Amino acid sequence: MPDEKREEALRKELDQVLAAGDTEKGTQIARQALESGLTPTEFFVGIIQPLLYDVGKRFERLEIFLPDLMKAAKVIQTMQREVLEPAILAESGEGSELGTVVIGTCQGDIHDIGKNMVALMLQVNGFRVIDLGTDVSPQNFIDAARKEEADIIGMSSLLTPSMPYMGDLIKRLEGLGLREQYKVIVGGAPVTEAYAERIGADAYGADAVHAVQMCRQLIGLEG
Ligand code: B12
Repeated sequence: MPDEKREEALRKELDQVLAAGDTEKGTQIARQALESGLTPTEFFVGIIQPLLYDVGKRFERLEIFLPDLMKAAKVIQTMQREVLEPAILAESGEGSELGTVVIGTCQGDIHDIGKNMVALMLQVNGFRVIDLGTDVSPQNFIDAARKEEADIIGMSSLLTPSMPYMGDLIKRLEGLGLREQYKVIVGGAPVTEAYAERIGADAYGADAVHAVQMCRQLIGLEG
């Protein structure tokens, strides 16, 4: 089967697995996808990310409900833990230390599937990553950045009501006279490059691969 058709078939199959919440089948499909030649990041960014986006759209249109979102999330989290993370870690070489990134999901928001992938990709690409988890207040980001002597603060938000905490953090940094000390990168499905610019962030990352490119640029390396 040509690549495009194969990926389309994979998407369809996975979509059903997400709806059924079948974690076992999910991990099996992920393994097969990697065996067939997709890299873990191609699989994650090219297949999983858009699939979950569609699941979210169906939720918005009230075609599916919260338990369905939870089922889909469980399949993806299991796949991430059992197949993708070990595969990505196995591919990575000896870590050099390019810089420190303090990362987390904004206050009020518990979505972490995308943020975890960004954290892992940064780690295997040579960054020291301090993951603060979810529901992190702007002040907690700043306290951790100071304690860890971070170069970059990475904020993730999937919920529109949590996005303003990104701008809030930047204002706090300015108020504390610390704005020049840290680069701020933001991301998450509802966040855009224009939004990042508007709040005065230093960078925006659309996916885990782009996040690594941008963090490299932020510390003065080529993307
Ligand atoms: C799975 C999911 C859940 C799971 C989360 C499980 C988990 N542990 O993460 C569960 C079921 C718990 C959940 C709960 C809720 N959810 Co929800 N959820 C989703 C869904 C379907 C997928 C999210 C996801 O994992 N995507 C896949 C990943 C890979 O993509 P990503 O997160 O965008 O990450 C990539 C990039 O954005 C980028 N990136 C991400 N973070 C960062 C950070 C940096 C620094 C950088 C550079 C890049 C970057 O790189 C990532 C990897 O490539 C989305 C739909 C959508 N459009 O996103 C809704 C969605 C986000 N949820 C939504 C809602 C409303 C909720 C609830 C409020 C529902 C409810 N009534 O309770 C609760 C929120 C609870 C809370 N306080 O946070 C809405 C948000 C609407 C809005 N704009 O505010 C969405 C958009 C669905 C919708 N269309 O209505 N949800």
